[in-house]
Amino acid sequence: MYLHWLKNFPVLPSDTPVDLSPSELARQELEMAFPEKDFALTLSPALGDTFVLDLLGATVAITGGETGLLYGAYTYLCHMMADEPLPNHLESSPRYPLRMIDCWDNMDGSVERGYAGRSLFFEGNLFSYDPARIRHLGRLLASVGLNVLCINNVNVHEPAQGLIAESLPALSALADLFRPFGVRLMISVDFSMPLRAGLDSADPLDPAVQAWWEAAAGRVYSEIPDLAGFLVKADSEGRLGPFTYGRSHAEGANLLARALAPYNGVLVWRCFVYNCRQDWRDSSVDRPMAAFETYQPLDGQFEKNVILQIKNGPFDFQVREPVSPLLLSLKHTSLALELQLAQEYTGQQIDLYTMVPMWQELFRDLPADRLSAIAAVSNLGRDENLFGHPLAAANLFSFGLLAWNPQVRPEMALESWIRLTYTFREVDRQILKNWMMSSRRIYEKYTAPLGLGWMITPHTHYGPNPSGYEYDLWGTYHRADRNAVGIDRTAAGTGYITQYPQELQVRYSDPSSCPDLLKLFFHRLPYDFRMEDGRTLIQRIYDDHFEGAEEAAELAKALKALPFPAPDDQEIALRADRQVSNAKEWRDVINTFFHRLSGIPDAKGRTIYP
Ligand code: GCV
Repeated sequence: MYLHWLKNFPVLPSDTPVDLSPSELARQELEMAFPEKDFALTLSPALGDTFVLDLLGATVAITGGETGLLYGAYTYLCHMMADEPLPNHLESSPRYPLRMIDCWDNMDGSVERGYAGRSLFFEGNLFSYDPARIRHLGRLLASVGLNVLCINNVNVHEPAQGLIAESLPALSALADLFRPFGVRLMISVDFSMPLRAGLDSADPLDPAVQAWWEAAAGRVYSEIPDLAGFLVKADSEGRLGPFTYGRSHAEGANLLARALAPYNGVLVWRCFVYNCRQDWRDSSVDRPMAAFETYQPLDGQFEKNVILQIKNGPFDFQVREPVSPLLLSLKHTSLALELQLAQEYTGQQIDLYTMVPMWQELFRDLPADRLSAIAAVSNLGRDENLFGHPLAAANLFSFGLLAWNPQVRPEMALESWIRLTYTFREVDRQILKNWMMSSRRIYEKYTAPLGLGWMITPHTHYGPNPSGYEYDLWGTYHRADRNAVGIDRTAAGTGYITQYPQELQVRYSDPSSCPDLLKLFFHRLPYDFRMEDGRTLIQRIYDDHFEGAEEAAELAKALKALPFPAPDDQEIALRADRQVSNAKEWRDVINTFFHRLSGIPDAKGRTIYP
């Protein structure tokens, strides 16, 4: 089995009992790894996830709650295996109580936006998994402090509706496997479930519907008493929701939240709500404004156990977006940040794209205490190495560290991941770390420019197609013509910018002071607009694309020269070559597109195809 950052850990015994508690597992892990050492573990249930670790001569003392002891044990073990020093006294608590991975797995075995093979949990509309791999996944998640796993797609396709009905015993058996690792399951549910069950409505204010959800929650919790809760995508991309019945999203979310409350379950309600049947001719509607318009007026109307889950940006996981204004504006509602580890728009686990530097930027604008929880869409699958690209594992690893401590330094997270995963000399470790740190910027340079986004091939979302979504229904337009590109989102334009607090409005309003990398997100600019360093916009677009493709080629060369063990060496080389061709394609398509429109030549006379 491919062990990733746990490669130096002792093999987990296959007879690890399912009723082992996290604190018992903590002891087992420590004693297996260092049988000669003395471990003093003190269980103090009230501490929950928190732990205190003391190195007292030959004794390692850990005090913590059930899961706290486990996290303390993994912290100790990871430091030892990575050969990284630990302070003699460390107290640690996670920033967020819920640190979630959302899988978009379907019961037919496919994974929506999955780039690491088929589902780890399902095949042929049934549960289908290797218990040893599931335990290994539980161990990987726990080792970086992740504690909730939603196993099915938010687009709940039949027969996944049955996860809270006829498939409950199978779901419960899977929950058992994760329990020793302190990982609680969550499930995506379909708002229209009562209709499936034979009711004639799913209206949240209908008492029969309310009774139905109460009974459903009762059934679920009698099988899985520690289920974390339900996750819901409603009134979004064709899913039914409260709007069908003229109800608000607070009424919709509260319906399910009330059903879950007696069991301490949470209701995670996604705010990815927008008009996906927009007319491209209509420039009065601006998609990034939609979530704020829907949810801001509802602030304070949600039950206590509702968490609104909001994507990091106002669009949809593009290479660069400003922080979602909704995350900054709701003051009386619990919020979860949603990130995406699956590289849907960012290279699909073929192109190297390391995310932790991007998350660090996000937390510069998003006070960590605005959030109650943090979630990331999974990049896992049934491939032998779980992630498709072996280096994509670093994204899950560093997400765990970030969810524990949003102030984590990207270099430190990557340094630890590399130390745990590869036995490299210092010089190779630094080379790899530096390329991983640069990988997002490289990808950004050769794809859609300067915050514009969306120039990808429709539906597959890999490779360039500048007008692929231009005359479509999805509200993602660049409106490039021969003079200018972008949408004016200032107060004089669509007004999107007014959804931000004053400080960000000021930062982004003026095209000359708006950071270059976000200029085309906020502004419509002529091609001869002067950028920060005096270059014209069009020259900046050409330069970035030539540089990005060159850097992708250098990156590929560097990766191939590093001493990765088999089979990673092959996997990485193969993907690096594909990235080089992808980058060339993007460079030529995007440069040609803008050159044809603007008629402006490249000042450096490089090849742009006619
Ligand atoms: C799960 C984007 C993706 C969809 C995804 C959706 C969502 O639109 O392309 O595949 O559906 O986001 O986050 O709900």
